[in-house]
Amino acid sequence: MKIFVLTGAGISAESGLGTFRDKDGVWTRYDLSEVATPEGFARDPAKVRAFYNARRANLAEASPNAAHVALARLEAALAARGGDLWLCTQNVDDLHEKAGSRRVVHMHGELAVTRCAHCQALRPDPGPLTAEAVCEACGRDGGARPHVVWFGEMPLHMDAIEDALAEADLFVSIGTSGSVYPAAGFVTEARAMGVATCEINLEPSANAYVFGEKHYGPASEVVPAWVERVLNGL
Ligand code: BV8
Repeated sequence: MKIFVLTGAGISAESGLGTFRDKDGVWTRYDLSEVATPEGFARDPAKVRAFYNARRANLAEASPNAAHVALARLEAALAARGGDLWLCTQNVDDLHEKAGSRRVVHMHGELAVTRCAHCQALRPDPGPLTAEAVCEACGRDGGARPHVVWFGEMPLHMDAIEDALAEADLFVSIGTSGSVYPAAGFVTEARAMGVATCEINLEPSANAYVFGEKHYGPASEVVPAWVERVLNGL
């Protein structure tokens, strides 16, 4: 059985990482265009680095919750039966990896990785981004940015994602409001290809009407129960 799972900020909410569009969400406190766009970085790199440094500090204190752990268990169980879990996340946190997931596709990049804006070199870096940091690959300073896909930038791994979506038996969306494209369009693509669809969220997302199956409630409760049902049905 091939399952494609797309996760969003809602799966990490109970781990203490903020979501974006809930009542006290990140985008209610920051202007997205100032801190999550290339133009914003060009205009005020120090403000953008401070925004991501605060989130890196928050991430360092966060632990995976039962939903992340359940998906790691599902990945192992499917692999043991010749099946496959394709885990694609919009999240830039590393909680899926910390929970034991072996293959995680970060379509919006990774917070704890620094990219050089001059030469694109990447390096794991949980520490603060600074203007003074010198890139080990090209020797220039002033280019340190988070390896995060900003609005207006192309998400990562899109070809592999489209291929995995086409081969899936089931598409499951967990903890996302369905407001950011192209991720929000995956469910429509899946349905058009005859793939079964399921939404797991705290409340109906913007494209809830497209999903065949729906389960609502906190991810730490609903995701383990859903994984249990899938494993019992294998
Ligand atoms: C691109 C990294 C093209 C940054 C992010 C008009 C129409 C359609 C599209 C557009 C448009 N105008 C502009 C666009 C394109 C734009 C877009 O979609 N904008 C939106 C706002 C309209 N998209 C882009 O720019 C993308 N790129 O299109 O490129 C292109 C083509 C050619 C060449 C070049 C480019 C890039 C998008 C990526 C942006 N980066 N993140 C960062 O993190 O700092 S997006 C950001 O939103 C995060 O990645 C986040 O994951 C993502 C989606 O948000 P969610 O994860 O869904 O989080 P949200 O808070 O919204 O929802 C949380 C959900 O969880 C809620 O439903 C809530 O009910 C639920 N929940 C809460 N608690 C729980 C829970 N569920 C379960 N349990 C709980 N306990």
